[in-house]
Amino acid sequence: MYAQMVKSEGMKSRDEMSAEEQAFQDRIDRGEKIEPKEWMPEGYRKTLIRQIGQHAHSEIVGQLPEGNWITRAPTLERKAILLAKVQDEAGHGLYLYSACETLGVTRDELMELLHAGKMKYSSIFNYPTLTWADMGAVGWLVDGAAIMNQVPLQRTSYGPYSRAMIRICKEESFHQRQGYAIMMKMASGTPAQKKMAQDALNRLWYPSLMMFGPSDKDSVHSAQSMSWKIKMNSNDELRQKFVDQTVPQAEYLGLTVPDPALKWNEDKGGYDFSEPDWSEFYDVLAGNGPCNKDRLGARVKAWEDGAWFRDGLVAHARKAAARRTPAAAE
Ligand code: BYC
Repeated sequence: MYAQMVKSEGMKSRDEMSAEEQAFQDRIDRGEKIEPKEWMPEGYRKTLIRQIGQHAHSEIVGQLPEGNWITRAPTLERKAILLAKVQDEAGHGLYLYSACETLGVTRDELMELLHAGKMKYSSIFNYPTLTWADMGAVGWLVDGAAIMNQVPLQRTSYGPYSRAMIRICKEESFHQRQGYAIMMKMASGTPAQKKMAQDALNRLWYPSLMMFGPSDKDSVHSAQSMSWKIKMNSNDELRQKFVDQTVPQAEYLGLTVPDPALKWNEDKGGYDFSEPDWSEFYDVLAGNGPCNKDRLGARVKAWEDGAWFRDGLVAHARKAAARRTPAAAE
């Protein structure tokens, strides 16, 4: 049903694996969790750092498009809900940075890589949020796509990652519902509000489909990541599930998915739909999306503005250690 997956670079067949690597793969295949101090292939460790780090950065950068609307939320209630959601994202970032640190990388190193543009965050956050309806569409579509991706990751093979995902997914469900609730209000409001809701769906539909990554035939990491159960499903499988779940939700809202080729396919039991423009996707990844420079600039500024606070924490920790054991201060 899905396009053939490409073989990941450096991926070994069973015969090419050392005895240690074979035993490790057997543990994964039995569904055992791998814990931080246990032996793991270097590629497994690096892949996890890349994926968990990218995910952590996505949560933190993902606060920016929504933070943009906190001061302009239409009611006190909406403002309180949006604030809670954005704070949850900070929390998700922190669990994920902690999970990543168990793999031998420090949070400072991860930040440096993000700020230098050497580590990615989700492409979706390089698009602007132009109207209040975008807060609805982000919750509905972006958190909806995140849940589709992350629910299976609760069963991922690395213990700290899978445990972080359990809590994150509970909170993501609230995020998705609050977005859909905004869309319901807008879509059943005045003609101008409904138009705003449709416009948000038009702009965010394809960027949301891109969140699942390139199609399977171009996904360089999927085969290896799936054999290590770092990823549980292929990009195309999850994208299809997302479309199948979201189209009836759009119909319920009375909105139109901006894809003339969208059509229910009885044989496959899912929708046929148009692929996103992959050249746009790669362009955004290369740093040329509408908001890449703003997003990264805002994170670098926040990091630099917070230097006095981090310095204060380190100075306090040194003093506290010196009070406990004077030798530690030297
Ligand atoms: N954006 O071989 P592939 C959220 C990169 S949002 C940017 O398929 P992989 C939130 C990929 O990194 C969700 N880059 O890769 C929601 C690779 O480049 P590198 C964040 C992307 O890793 C609301 C290259 O393209 N969730 O949480 O097997 C508010 C080839 O791709 C994207 C996660 O990160 C993209 N969309 O699969 C706030 C979930 N897609 O690294 C926050 C965990 C692909 O070789 N991550 N690339 O330079 C994953 O599940 C996987 O990493 C992906 C990509 C499905 C994203």
